Amino acid sequence: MASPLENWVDETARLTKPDRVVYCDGSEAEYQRMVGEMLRGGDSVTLNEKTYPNCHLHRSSPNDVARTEHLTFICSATKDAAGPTNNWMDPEGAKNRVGELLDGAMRGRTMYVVPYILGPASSPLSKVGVEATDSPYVVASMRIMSRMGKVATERLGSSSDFVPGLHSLGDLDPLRRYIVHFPEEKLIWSVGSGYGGNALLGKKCFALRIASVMAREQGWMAEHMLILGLESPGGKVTYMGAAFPSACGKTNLAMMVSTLESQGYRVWTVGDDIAWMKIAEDGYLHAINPEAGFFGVAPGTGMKTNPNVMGALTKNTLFTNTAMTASREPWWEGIGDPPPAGLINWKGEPWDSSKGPAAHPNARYTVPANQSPSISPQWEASEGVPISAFIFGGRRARTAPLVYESFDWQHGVFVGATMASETTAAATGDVGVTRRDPMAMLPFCGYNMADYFSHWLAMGKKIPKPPKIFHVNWFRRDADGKFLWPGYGENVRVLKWILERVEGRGAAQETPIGYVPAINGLTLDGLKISDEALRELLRVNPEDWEAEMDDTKDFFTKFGDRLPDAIRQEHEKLARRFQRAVPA
Ligand code: GTP
Ligand code: SPV
Ligand code: MN
Repeated sequence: MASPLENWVDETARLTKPDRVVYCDGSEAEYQRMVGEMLRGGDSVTLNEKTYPNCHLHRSSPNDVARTEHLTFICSATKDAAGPTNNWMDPEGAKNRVGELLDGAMRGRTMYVVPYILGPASSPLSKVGVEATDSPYVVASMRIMSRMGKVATERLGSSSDFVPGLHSLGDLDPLRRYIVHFPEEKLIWSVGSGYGGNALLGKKCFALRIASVMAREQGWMAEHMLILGLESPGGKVTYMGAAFPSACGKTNLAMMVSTLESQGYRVWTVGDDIAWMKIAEDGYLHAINPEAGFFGVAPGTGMKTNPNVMGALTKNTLFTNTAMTASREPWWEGIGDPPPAGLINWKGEPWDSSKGPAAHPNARYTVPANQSPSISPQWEASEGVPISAFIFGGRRARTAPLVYESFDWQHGVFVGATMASETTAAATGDVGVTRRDPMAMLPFCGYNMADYFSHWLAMGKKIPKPPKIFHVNWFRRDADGKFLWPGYGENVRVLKWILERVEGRGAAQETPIGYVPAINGLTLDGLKISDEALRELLRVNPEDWEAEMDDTKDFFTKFGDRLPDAIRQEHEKLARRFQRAVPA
């Protein structure tokens, strides 16, 4: 008798009509076959085999270089279930419209069946997905990003407990591109894109949009969070999860080289993008990283900003839309060297400065997690790691101070719910526009965001030892538009203060928005920063916050009666605290 997997594959093949179907085993030989297909396809090249062994550069179609949020849909039974912040299509309509595009889409192509595990192979928190795709680049990427092939097939057996995802490149025309999710059915369909979160269906589509729905049903959390361990003198490691929107510094924080290493503070990486968390017997929320690799932003990454990442990228790495030097090494803006002569840009053309950036601003590397020198010995712990702090953050040129601590869980949920950030190149559309992005989940929550706030509030009541909740902003600017804070490895100074607050120490001053470090609260030795800059970094300006409160009010209005009372109450409390704080 055919297994549920075989049945789904048959049904999928009847729709997409590939010439052949190949079940992937996840072996190295298979990876090399995929690379061979990519090279034959003409969009990929092999990089310098001496300095970058087993590394390749893939160039995606120029109209397909980032997630496309306007083409991403939550197809729940009702529009209300998707909520006002998601695009919605009714499930039947979506099946018809996208089904038409998938019908025969794989003619002349191979359909690869990619079984994968999200999470450590041995963990009870892990889940199985299966992606059917006609893109060898997607197969190769999935092998780096997940536990793929035989290990997943074995875990699945004849069970029907997997999330199916159907992906076809289609004709790569954005007019015929859809990424659709069926949360009731736990099914994903994607057509017309071969890029990142649009096409690697284990990442945003399953591990966040579908998993957030499962998490609410089953009483756990699926979040757009990095997971790191901060080691303090004596060797104790305290784990933290941090949610920043796309291209706002998660990978860099998770993989930082601490500038306080000589004082005994070191950062260990558990995950760089997504956390699945469940209450454990010790009373803590425990987190696993569902992924096995990093799909990280290349521009801005260099030996100065992040030597750990640079160290990880020298072998077995798939680069996407970076530039390439004459000696076939990857190159991007911010790598540390000026653009060398003979540079080839991300489109594969000879580059000169009139052509804009040589690497696409959303150029990425795909690298196995265990290649990072900072990888935590606990990163595959099947029970996950206990989380002591949550950190929300975004890109805010003004308003948000460098760091502040919420008063309690409910206030912390409000802080997360009122997050905002300037948009980045990780998604198509304008860059630098401030938008509300609750918990960095705006593009990734698979259901009504108001219900998601309720889920957070409910979880807080259930976790015996809840994480303390903080907010950070590495991106505050001075009057000349320069960043006030050096960022990257210096961010450990903020992590150290967070750790001290978790441990009931750390000098703080109370403001209407929460506790900020006292002026001598941060460890600043060895850092050149003026008193003026520090004051500006920690300043809570009532005028900015009045505007902020108006904007969040408008945002919350969208949710109508569905918005939890607790959020409304926190909003009122904040307003009251400001009236007291505003000088007469
Ligand atoms: P996604 O993979 O899209 O989810 O992004 P991410 O949140 O992991 O962001 P990442 O760490 O890749 O950083 C995105 C961009 O921000 C890169 O260009 C970084 O160089 C830059 N960046 C990261 N951390 C800092 C920081 O502390 N300060 C400044 N100024 N820039 C930073
Ligand atoms: C993000 O945009 O948050 C990413 C990259 O991590 S992608 O996989 O394209 O979603
Ligand atoms: Mn991300």
